[in-house]
Amino acid sequence: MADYRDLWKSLDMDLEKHDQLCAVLPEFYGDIYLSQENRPEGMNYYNFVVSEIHGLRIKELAEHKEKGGKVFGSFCVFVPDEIIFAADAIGVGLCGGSDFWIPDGEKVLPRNMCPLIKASVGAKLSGTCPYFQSADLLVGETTCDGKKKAWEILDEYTPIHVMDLPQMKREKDKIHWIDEIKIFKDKVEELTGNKITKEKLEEAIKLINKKRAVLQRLYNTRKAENLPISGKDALLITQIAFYDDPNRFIEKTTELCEELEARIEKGESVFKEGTKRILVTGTPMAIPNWKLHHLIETSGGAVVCEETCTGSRYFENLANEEAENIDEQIKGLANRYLGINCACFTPNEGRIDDIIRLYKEYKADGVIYYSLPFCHTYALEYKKVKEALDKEGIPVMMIESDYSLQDAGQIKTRLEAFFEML
Ligand code: BJ8
Repeated sequence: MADYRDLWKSLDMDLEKHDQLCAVLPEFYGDIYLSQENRPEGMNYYNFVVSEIHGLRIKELAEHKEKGGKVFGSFCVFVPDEIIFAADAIGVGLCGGSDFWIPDGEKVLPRNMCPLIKASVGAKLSGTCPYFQSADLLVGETTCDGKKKAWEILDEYTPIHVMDLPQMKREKDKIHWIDEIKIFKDKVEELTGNKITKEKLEEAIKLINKKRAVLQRLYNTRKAENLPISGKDALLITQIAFYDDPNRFIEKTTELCEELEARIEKGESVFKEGTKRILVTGTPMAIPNWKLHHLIETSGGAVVCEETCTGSRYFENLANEEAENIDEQIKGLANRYLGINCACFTPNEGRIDDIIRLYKEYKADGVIYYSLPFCHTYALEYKKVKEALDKEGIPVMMIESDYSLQDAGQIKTRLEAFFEML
C-alpha cells in the first residue's frame, strides 16, 4: 500500500493506534478470504479495495473535499443515498464491524449493548477510522433504542443529523417519512450549497438503482445449482458497495457477474456437491464482520443469500425513475425505502414473507437466524419467524454472537449438527 500517513495525519487520526488496526487486518483477511479455492478472477478487484480500505478511497474522498465536495456518513439502509449524490456529495456507510473498536465504544456506552453500536461509536472515539474522520456530517436514524441514544453521545464529538424513521407503515407514517426526506434534502442542500433539482435527483436515482440492480444480478447467480461464488465473497461485495465509488463498483461488479454467469453455463462450482445451502437472515454484518459466513462455509455449508441489510434489504427494491417532479420523486423514494422490512417496524409480517420467498428462490436447505447480542428487535422477532418457518417445514436455527472469536468452536459444533440433519 502507498504511504498515506500524511493524509491520515491531516484527518486528525491517532496514527499509533491506527497502526495496530492495520497490522491485524491483512492476516485476518488472508486467513478468511485468500484461503478459498477457485475464487473468481473478478474477486481481485475487491481484494484490492480491501487492501486499500484506508488508502485509495480515503484519498478520493479527500480530493473530493479539496474541490469543495462534502461527505456524509450513515449507519442504516434507510438513509437515502439518492439525495446525497444528487447534491454532488458522497455517502459512505459507517457501521463498525470490528472487535477492535469495542473497548473505545465501552468508554461512553454501557457494555451490555449491541456490538455494532459500540464499534461504530468506538471507531469515532478512537480516531482510527478515516471514513468517520472524512465525514462532514453523520446521518443517524431513529430505528432501535440503542442507536437513537448513541447519536446523542456521538453528537458530542461530531455533528449528526437524525432522521425520524416511523416504526409503523400506515399512510400517516408514509407522509411523515416523505417529510423527513424533505428535511434531509434541505439539510444536504444547505451543507453542500448545491440545489437538488429534478434532473440531478433523477440522475442520482438512476445511478443508485443501477448499483442495486447489479447487486441483484450478482445475487441471482447464487440461485444456480452450482454456486459460482462463495457466500463470503458475495457478502464482501455488498459491504464494499456501501463505500466504494458507485460507477466503478457497477463496472467491476458487472464484469464479475459476466464471469459468474459463464461459470454457471460451464457447471463450475466453488463448493462440493451436497454442500448445504443456507439462507442467513437477521442483523447486518458490517465490514469486517465475516465471522458467521466463515464458520458456515468451513463447516459444510454454503451461504446462498442474506436477508439482511448487508444483503437483500439493501438492494431489493428500486426507486421510481419516471417521476414528473421533485415531489413525486421524493414520494417514490419514500415508497422504495418503506418497502424495507427491518425488525424495528411493528408489525413486520413482510419480513416473514421475504424469508420464505428467498428460501425458495435460492433453493436453500435451511435458515440461520443471526442476531447480534442485545439487539432486541431481531431477537424478539425470532419467535414469529420460527413459527412461520415451522409451519412451512423450513428448518431454522438461531445464532446470537458478537464480533469476538471466543465462541467460534461452539458455533461450529452447532452448525455441523444442524447441517447434518438438513
Ligand atoms: S434497516 S437492521 S441497518 S436499523 S443490530 S444497531 S437494530 S441493536 S442495524 Fe439496522 Fe437500519 Fe434496521 Fe437495517 Fe440496533 Fe439491532 Fe444493533 Fe441494528
